[in-house]
Amino acid sequence: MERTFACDVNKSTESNLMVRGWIHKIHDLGQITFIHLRDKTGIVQLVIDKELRENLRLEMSIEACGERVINEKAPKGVEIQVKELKVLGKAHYDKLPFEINSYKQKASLEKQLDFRSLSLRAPKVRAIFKVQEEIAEAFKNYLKSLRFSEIHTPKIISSSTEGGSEMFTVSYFDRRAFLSQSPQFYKQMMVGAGFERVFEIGHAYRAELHNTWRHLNEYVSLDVEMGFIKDEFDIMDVEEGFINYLYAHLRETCKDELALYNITLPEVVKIPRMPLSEAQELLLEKFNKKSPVGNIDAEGEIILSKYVKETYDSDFIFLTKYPVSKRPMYTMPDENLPGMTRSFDLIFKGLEITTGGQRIHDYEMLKSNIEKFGLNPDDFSFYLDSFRYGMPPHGGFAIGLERLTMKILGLENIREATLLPRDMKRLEP
Ligand code: AMO
Repeated sequence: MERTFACDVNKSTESNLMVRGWIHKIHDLGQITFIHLRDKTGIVQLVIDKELRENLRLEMSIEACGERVINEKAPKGVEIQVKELKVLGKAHYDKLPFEINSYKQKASLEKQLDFRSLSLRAPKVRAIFKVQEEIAEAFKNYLKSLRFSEIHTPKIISSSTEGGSEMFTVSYFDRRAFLSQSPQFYKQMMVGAGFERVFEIGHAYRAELHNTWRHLNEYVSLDVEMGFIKDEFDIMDVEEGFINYLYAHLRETCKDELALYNITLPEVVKIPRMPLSEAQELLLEKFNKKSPVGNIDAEGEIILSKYVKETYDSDFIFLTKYPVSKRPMYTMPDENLPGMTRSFDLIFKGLEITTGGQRIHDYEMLKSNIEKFGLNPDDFSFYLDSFRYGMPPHGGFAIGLERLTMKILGLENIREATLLPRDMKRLEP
């Protein structure tokens, strides 16, 4: 007999079915027992006799065959009256580390992460990763519809892309190498290599000493780079288009998951755009909140987002025109605003989820900018050389996948939106 998944049991026209999964709940009622069997698609109710009940424990994996019977009280209105039952994966525990069949998880996040193969089984946790999978799918589909090509670039690299000292070093035969902070150089190079429009979904590594609710030392970066642009506003249009596409996609593919988290996504997202200096003034004048030079801090992002929600009814805001001193050496200066760049951040519900902008595309200008930043052009020759052969005006952005997932679902800690987080304290599981 072929296996039927839980989500198909109520649609099936067969009178006898075979299902497989994990024992989610056991409810003993004297002669008979109700079992909620969980598979990757949902939960189905099994009814079993006393003799089959013996030896069954929570979270064992089993196979059950039996008759499909209508029962209004069962999940989705159908149950299986089991005739044969096989244990496929035995239980090797005295006591489960925590319950995974209750609506609200009582174990601490750290404990859930310690036992990740168990905590991920809880339907509400699994929902996070269904949403995350669909974010990546929407990213791919949206960009492909705009003629972007998917690329895969190396993560073992020879030099920093984002500046700063937040690099993990790797011993690479007789040399020292680094783990990539961003595919920045390679995505730009591929624009010039004739791909014109590229995207990548890949890991990025940051050795930053921040153990916070919004920092990981390894995260998934959704990267975009686009050639032949007019200015940075073309890039913001692409990102705004993605958010609208994404929301429509999630409404269609993640109805149950969004409902579990009580999330209603707006039909249309129109993102206000505000120069950074204006945001800083606003924070100071309206909220008496001082900002660091050339940026706003985490508290500022939260206050600003509340203001934007109340004033423009938007969960997002683009901050534009960051100063040269606060952006990496590849960022295009704004010829109309001395000291400023054609770059932006996207803030979503109080958290920066994106940095992007137009890049310098002229060889001489890039070379002299590298020098202005106190760096040696020879260290970047593989990157710089690719600008000798008619590099078009271009720009792009990157979104942190875990940050986006976290904010869409209203989670409090980025680790909840990370399958197997890496942070300053955690290298396992
Ligand atoms: P940036 O360094 O701002 O820009 O990173 C882009 C986005 O990546 C996510 N992110 C992180 N997420 C979790 N933990 C971290 N430690 C972390 N660091 C960054 C954030 C952030 O907004 N090359 C540029 C992008 C570009 O201009 O195309 C860059 O990497 O969501």
